[in-house]
Amino acid sequence: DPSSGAGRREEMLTNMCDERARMLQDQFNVSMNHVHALAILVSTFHHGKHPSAIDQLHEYTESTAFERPLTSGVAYALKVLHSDRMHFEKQHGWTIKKMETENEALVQDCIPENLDPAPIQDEYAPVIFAQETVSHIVSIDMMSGKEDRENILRARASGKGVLTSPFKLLKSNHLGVVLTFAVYNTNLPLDATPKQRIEATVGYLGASYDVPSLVDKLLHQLASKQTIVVNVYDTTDASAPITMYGTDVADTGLLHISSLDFGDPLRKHEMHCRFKQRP
Ligand code: WA2
Repeated sequence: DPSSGAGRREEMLTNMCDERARMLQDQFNVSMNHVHALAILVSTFHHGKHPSAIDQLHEYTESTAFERPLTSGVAYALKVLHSDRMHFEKQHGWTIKKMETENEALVQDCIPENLDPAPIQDEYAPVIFAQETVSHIVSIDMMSGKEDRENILRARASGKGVLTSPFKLLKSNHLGVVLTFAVYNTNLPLDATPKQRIEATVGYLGASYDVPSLVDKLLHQLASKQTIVVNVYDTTDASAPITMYGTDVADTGLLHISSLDFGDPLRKHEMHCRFKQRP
């Protein structure tokens, strides 16, 4: 009965949860559209034709960072075939680094001297440009990290923005996700085949999201932080949800689940809200 005390309480929880879920989804969608626009920009001023485009990208991404409120930073990785590796490394004055080493701690610190050169592969995705906030990933082969690699393969074959599952980002103690768009050397028709897309790929524009600190920032903008507890989950595998935000909370009875759409149909997300106290 919505007019009873319990009914009003339930309605209040529903409204607060849906409002927060919608805000998070909208802000995510805005920054995703903006990263997509950056990928189109890089395709348009393709560095093959305009070598200065990458320098200008640096300036442009820094001055438009406010347009991507939930991102930690954006970066651009190039598609480099093994046959071009030596030329690429000579040209840039550094070797392509591997993301994983024997020593996890050193990888997390992400000091380039501690990283091993990438072992021989058919192809690589070294980061050639990154915003200041994620500059530690420059020179690292993004195809040498499981989540980043899966994203790159899926992004370039589909032409869509794709998201990783939550994983521990480099140099961060939090779980985050990476969004990737492929950059193509030509204007592909909407019905281009995966094979055509892979062949036309020149690079990968990605944005990383440090989910806990970004959701915190968002929730702080709203009152009633003292009233409800919010959790965000990746529920892609319904039998094994991954916590992206929040800690396990005591069962205070009422629970409301709001759906979240982050724009990648392969990933499912939910926001769970509870009152902090029983009535
Ligand atoms: N960006 C920031 N921190 C990370 C990370 C990443 N990937 N991977 C692990 N920690 C350049 O999809 C291409 C960004 C990957 C893009």
